[in-house]
Amino acid sequence: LVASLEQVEQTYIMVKPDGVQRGLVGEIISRFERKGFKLTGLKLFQCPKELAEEHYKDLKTKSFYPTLIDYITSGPVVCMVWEGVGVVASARKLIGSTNPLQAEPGTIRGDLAVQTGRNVVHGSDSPENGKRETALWFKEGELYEWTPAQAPWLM
Ligand code: RTP
Repeated sequence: LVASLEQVEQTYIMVKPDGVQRGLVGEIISRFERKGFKLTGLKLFQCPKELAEEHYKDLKTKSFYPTLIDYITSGPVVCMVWEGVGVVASARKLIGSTNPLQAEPGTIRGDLAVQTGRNVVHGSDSPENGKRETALWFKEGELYEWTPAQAPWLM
């Protein structure tokens, strides 16, 4: 069964500075790869303050906002775009609850994190935000379309 193009979503996934510093980049990428999603963008990147503020603009009024901006800009992040049917919601499931203590074992945060303020990874929360965040973090020439050698039934 081949998915129609309209069903294919994209999501913006980011290994946060703590994930990079703890050597969890490969582990996190593996989980999305093994699930069967397609990587269409990938880079190591030092996020400027302005971009962090734009990315998290909906949280501007929250008390933890300044700490969050400091955290995200505290070291390089790994920016990724993953594509596939249902990838937005599926990635959120793979990632687990925002508070790692509430995240189920088997999820990235459930297995690898303890604190909300150091929860190792970000994932877009809707297909619209998947598009918005992809456009925010990647330039057009940095994204690639390619055909997987195996499992074409997943695409
Ligand atoms: P993300 O955007 O990183 O995937 O996280 P999320 O949707 O699960 O959570 P959201 O409510 O959008 O919060 C974004 C990030 O802000 C930090 N946070 N800190 N100290 C706190 O109470 C608190 N609450 C949220 C987390 O790093 C969270 O992922």
